[in-house]
Amino acid sequence: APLIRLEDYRPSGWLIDTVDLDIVLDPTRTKVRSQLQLRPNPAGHAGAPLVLDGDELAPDSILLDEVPLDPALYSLSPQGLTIHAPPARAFSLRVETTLDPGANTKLMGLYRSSGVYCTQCEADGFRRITYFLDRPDVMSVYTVRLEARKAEAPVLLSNGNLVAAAELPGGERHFAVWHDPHPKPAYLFALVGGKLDHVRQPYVTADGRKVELAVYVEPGKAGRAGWALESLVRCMRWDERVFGRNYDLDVFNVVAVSDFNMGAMENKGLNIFNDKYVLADPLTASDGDYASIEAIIAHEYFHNWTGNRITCRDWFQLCLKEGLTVFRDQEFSSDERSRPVKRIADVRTLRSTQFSEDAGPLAHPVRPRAYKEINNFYTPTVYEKGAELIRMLKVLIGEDAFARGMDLYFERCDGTAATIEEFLDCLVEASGQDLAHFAGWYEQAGTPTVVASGRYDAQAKSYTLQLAQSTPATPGQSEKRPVVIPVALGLVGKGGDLPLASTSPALKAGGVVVLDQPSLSVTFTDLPEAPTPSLLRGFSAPVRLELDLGDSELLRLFSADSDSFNRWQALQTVATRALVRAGKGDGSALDTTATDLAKALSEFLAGPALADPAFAAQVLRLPAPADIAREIGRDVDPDVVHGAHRRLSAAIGVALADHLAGLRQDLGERGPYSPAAAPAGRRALRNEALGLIALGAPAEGARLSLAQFAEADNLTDRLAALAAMTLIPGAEREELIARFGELYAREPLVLDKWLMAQALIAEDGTLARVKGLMNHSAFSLGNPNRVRGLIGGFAANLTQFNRADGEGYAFIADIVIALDRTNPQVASRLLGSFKSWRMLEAGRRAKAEAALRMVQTTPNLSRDVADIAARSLG
Ligand code: HT7
Ligand code: ZN
Repeated sequence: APLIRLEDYRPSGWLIDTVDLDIVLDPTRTKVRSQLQLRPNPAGHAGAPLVLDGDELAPDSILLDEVPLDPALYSLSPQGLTIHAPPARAFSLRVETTLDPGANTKLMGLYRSSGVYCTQCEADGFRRITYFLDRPDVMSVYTVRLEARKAEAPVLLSNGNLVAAAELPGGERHFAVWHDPHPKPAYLFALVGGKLDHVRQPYVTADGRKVELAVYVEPGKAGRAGWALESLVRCMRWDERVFGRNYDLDVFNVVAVSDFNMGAMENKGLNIFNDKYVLADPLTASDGDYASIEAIIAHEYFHNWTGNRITCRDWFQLCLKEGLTVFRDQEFSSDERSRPVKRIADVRTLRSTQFSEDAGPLAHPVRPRAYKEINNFYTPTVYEKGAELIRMLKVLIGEDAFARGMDLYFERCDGTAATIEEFLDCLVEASGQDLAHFAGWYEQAGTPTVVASGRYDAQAKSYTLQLAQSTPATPGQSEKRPVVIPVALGLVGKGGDLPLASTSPALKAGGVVVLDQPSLSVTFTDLPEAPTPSLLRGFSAPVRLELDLGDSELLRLFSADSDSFNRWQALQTVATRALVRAGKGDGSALDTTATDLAKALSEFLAGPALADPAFAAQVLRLPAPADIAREIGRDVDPDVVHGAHRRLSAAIGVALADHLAGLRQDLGERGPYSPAAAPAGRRALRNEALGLIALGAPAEGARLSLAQFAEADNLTDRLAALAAMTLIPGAEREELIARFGELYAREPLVLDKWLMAQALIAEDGTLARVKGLMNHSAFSLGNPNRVRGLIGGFAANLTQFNRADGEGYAFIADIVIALDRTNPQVASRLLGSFKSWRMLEAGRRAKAEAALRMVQTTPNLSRDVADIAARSLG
């Protein structure tokens, strides 16, 4: 496959002003009649041939200006349709194609999901529907006529506003015409047709537009659509209030489908969702699901401005919409819930997904410079690190300038396909600051490490902080330059934060030191006592921090820091250090650390911890074994890491037994289930305690888990009981697993969690169990959610995927190869599970490499899988 390079970007030679689609839906023979109004692009190259993208298409007819096109004047290839000498003026092109949506297992383009017709066009799926200039900088106004049998598809939806709908003569068929006045790229096109129920609500925007909001779901499931609709209303108001953004059509539709490659898609006015991120009721969705639904509904809605009104010039600019929109959804969730708890959760995700990507063979810059398959770049780096860059920009230029810069961006770039440079220019103009150096974050892959050390001079009453940065080499980038790192900090004394006084130009307003060189030192004066530095408050930059603080100073920060994030971080650092040592084979400090942590935690739990249970739950949760493995970074033996983690958790469970039991009593829920943040926080803490009890005192853990399962009135508590029982081998566990499976036999989304809970069991028997579960009637390789639940769960199982005998790797490799024939996107994501293979000890490394080579040498691989295999081995 050719390498596509940012530097090769050229404007399109042709533009398409309007697109008229007439689509007659049929399960195996859907007719697509497209009429395009084309004209030469004044900014493009004149006289160019017209090369229209097409994928697995064949034209039934082609008319240019209503005249059939002579076959000598065009050619067809697997990549599309070329018209060799098109007229050098505006003209129309009509093309008819026939599609088989039922046979479309790639879930890109037009397909059927449980009998519902739907589309997925990002990044390059529109070319699977009709021939087109399938690139985001070609923006057109769409009018779409949909026709279907009424019995098969009573609901017909597309982008924009409904302009006509009627029954056809005979009464068996009907049609609907949708018009979207906002020019958009083809990747935002969507249609839906099927039997669907819905819930709806009128909404009036702040600027007075009446909008009909609706959420469509499978028949019989409308009772589970209310939370999504309610979340939509809240995020629309939030975007009006916080970013001044109003909605711009008469309808906004959300549709849930059960076969979907990713989470959701922001098609203009017609968001299509994986049903997992729409459907919720207390017995089939967990607190985490409610929070994810709220966040993803918001994310897709926010794309209406950051993505749709302002789209990307080319796919290299993907972070322009994704990083910014993740930042916006994170801010929304922070405002709706607890800001520190949301930040902690986001940083956990960033470290586990993005830091690990950045540390392995798939590392790439937030704005990649080249790709073979763009679908492989919808990554934690583009999304989560991309959001961190926006967050840093806000810290660096300040809240007011950031707000002005965003306003300028919305005004100046509205209706365009923009670049990162254009976005940064708006922030530069609004702030008067030079962001040229900051732009390096978009170009340079890898997670910088900041090493911090401090010295107090009692005589001078001053404290000097030394900061140094370095970034490890990543594929294709051996030399690294310093980046601009905002280090938000405080100096903590006996009575709390000490005033920050310094003449250093590196210290900016709000207590931020900007580290933009390889190293610098800042001296703070007028300090009557030796301070403990609290660095990177709120995780002000996506870096690794190495501190010269001892455990006792960290424990002091845990109890005294005014920054909640750093309180949490302090305990994580104490635990991480001990686990890293133990994971390298030196477990001698583990018992002392367990004692220290247990003491700190018991004081914390005896204090005001219950005032913020969600925060307390985060505090109780140790870093995951995979985080420890990543910190160790080389020659990792996952069994040793996992063993150390179990030992530390169990010791804390034993030491805190009374506290944990008391906590569970105090937090017993009264009243009916509510997904609101406060009761969800109480459940989180109660269930975190259950996990520690299960490890510290398995018999007691089993008793409590079984009782909780029996009494629970919600999925969160049932799942927590199941998860705790998976830590305790034996007949009771197997009985509970069976009971859970029967209880939810008709709930595929809950069974996904049940499959995953089993796939995550850190025991030798798990591979056989997972292979057995592939024969379960609920499992299907054709459904991405089932695959992510069972197979994705297993691939995330640190000890079992990384079995010393290599059988875990061979199993996943075989599934990748099988899945690649039907759904390359899901297959290549699964292959990404190998992203950390190079950090393993030599025996496992060799076996992982062999499995990757087996994939790589398989004939007829998709571009998606071939690309990941090659980069993983490169
Ligand atoms: N912009 C969307 C990303 C996307 C996608 C979604 C569903 C299936 C395939 C897809 N390829 C790319 C989702 C988002 O970031 O909001
Ligand atoms: Zn997005």
